[in-house]
Amino acid sequence: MAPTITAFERSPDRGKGLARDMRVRWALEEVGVAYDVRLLPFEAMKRHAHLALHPFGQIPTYEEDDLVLFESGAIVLHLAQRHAGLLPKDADARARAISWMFAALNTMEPPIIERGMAYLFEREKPWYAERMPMLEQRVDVRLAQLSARLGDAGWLDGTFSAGDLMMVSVLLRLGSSRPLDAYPNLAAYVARGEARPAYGRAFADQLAVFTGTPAPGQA
Ligand SMILES: N[C@@H](CCC(=O)N[C@@H](CS)C(=O)NCC(=O)O)C(=O)O
Repeated sequence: MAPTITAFERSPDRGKGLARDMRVRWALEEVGVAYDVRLLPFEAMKRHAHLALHPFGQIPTYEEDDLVLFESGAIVLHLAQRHAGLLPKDADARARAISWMFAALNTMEPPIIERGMAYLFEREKPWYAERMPMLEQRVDVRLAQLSARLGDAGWLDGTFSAGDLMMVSVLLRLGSSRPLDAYPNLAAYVARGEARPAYGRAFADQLAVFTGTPAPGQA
């Protein structure tokens, strides 16, 4: 049976690909595994049936036969380990690609999310004007370091891997506020990720939930 993932029935971003089911969809497309999607209203995410799958009442989840996973990183890693295409065969290169996955989720994503959350929820607060430059600065430090490491390379460590998939997914959460403009190599890196056919298919599928337009190739 095809695996099933969960996604928002109504995503706050209205299908701009920022919800975390997108990275799982992208991984599934990269490894060529067909999948089903169960769309959840927000209230259902907090009810018992979904909490049994995801202790924190969030999306995405992943169900494959008797296996249930939560956390987008764990799901992408599972797919990358079970299928060819997202991790190098060489053991050391594989370990490095996994390091980049953790770097994306553990080092890059937290300041990016904190900045995004402040923008969304604290704009009217008296502390916002003072706090925001500090949050911007924390993001910028990480972008500068990542940019220096990437240099002129196409991907973070040789060929495209789950580490790049996760890093591009996280950088995309910077949205249209474009702190990436200061780092043309990172902007080009993100664009390279978005240009991958698997990314395009995943993006079209998640967008179709909101536009009602079937993704190309689907009835
Ligand atoms: N660390 C988790 C984060 C999951 C997460 O924050 N999901 C969001 C959607 S992108 C969500 O379900 N938000 C609703 C909520 O937390 O109530 C992962 O990577 O899967």
